[in-house]
Amino acid sequence: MVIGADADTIAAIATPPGRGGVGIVRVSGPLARTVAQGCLGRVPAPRRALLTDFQDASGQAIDTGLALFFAGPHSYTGEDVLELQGHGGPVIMDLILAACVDRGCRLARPGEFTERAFLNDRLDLTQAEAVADLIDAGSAAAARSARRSLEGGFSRCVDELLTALTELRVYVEAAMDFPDEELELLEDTGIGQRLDALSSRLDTLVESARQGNLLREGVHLVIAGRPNAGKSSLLNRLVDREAAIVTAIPGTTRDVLKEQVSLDGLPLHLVDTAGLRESDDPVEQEGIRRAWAEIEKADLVLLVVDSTLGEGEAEADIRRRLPEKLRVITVHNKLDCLDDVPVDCSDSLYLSARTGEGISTLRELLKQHLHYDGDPEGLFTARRRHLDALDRTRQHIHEARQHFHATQAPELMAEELRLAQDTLGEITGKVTSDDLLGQIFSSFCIGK
Ligand SMILES: Nc1nc2c(ncn2[C@@H]2O[C@H](COP(=O)(O)OP(=O)(O)OP(=O)(O)O)[C@@H](O)[C@H]2O)c(=O)[nH]1
Ligand SMILES: [Mg+2]
Repeated sequence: MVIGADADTIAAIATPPGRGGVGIVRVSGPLARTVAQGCLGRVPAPRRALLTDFQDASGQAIDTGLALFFAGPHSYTGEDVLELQGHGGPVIMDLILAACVDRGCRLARPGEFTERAFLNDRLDLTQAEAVADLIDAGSAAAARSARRSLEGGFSRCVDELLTALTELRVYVEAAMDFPDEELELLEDTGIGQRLDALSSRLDTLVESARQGNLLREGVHLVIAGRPNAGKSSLLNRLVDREAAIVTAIPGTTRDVLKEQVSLDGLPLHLVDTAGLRESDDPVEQEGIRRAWAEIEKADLVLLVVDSTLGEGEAEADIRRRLPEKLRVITVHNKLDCLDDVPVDCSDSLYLSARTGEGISTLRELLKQHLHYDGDPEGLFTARRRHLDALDRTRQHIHEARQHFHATQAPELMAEELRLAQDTLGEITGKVTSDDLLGQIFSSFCIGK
């Protein structure tokens, strides 16, 4: 679908609200030239910066800045685009935006520039999503992986699989024209092996998308345990600064404290919580309630135990209340107070938040539990929506294999292959619903 000459012209402040050296107002649509003529007195030569006054509707100068004009289709959105770079103050920006609106633009919705780029085939859906992911990236590795998707890395893998699927369907549907010998024909073309190969390529893509999704979303890691076990000390050690108050008084932490660190590029959202125990103090009770609320949302919990006291009834109580499928690593803290060095295992380890001994082992254990191989190179950003579509595609391919090997029903196999193709097509936007587009672009920032 191409947005025509009768489309609205949209305008928005593309830089964040507040004060800054430079602020940018962006305009896209058929009136971009008219806006340029009105605001600047002329249309700048395409792709050449022009230093000029910006004028409001009454002809009064509002600011002096740089104007850039991109003639469609050679622009971000595929339409005529005008960018006005003024001084980055909120009042100036509002005045420049108003000058554009007065000349016929309407205010852009969040993500509308990128939505137009998608509708004008400048980007596919995965690339459009990567734009938002690049802006929201929580680590350098996440940013690099978003860039890889934006350059089309993810889309290329998906498109290659789509081509392979199309080829398979051609064979199967051609064979169905010869009902008496269709199975032999399919055997002869090695369809079984082709299906197997497709399925293993899909597995590889799923694994890489899962890693990319981890990089994008990060992991919610809640530090929990009884009072005084050393939870806040562990948080401080992991973030390498005194973020949380540590004292020898049990019940020091009352509130939830959140910090973010990177584990070899993987964003860890760390949450320090109040020590879990029975308490009559209403402030502490509220802290404990909040601690449990965080535990409910966690991807993984570090259950901190004071190893000088050992695991006891307090920890047993906590374990009983933990959500059933929640992954837990038991951290026996205060290793520096023990005479012997006990042996770690796959889901528990000994360390000292005070001296730092054992922290690198904890980092390695975390990577193992999160199935993160710690090498973000070559990954591309992926969203849950993509993982879900890949999973459903995998399911359809699995069914197709069943129909070939077990049920020997080529027509059902063809149908599953068609469904697999449609499902995979959802990722890059070859098959999309308006609802899905609305959902994706509404989460963008305004001006992008
Ligand atoms: N020897 C030793 N002491 C530690 C270690 N970690 C923490 N502590 C001490 O244990 C006490 C409690 O530490 P915190 O980090 O405040 O413990 P917490 O689990 O956050 O406690 P609450 O906030 O009260 O739930 C402090 O006196 C710390 O100095 C450790 O590895 N070794
Ligand atoms: Mg604490």
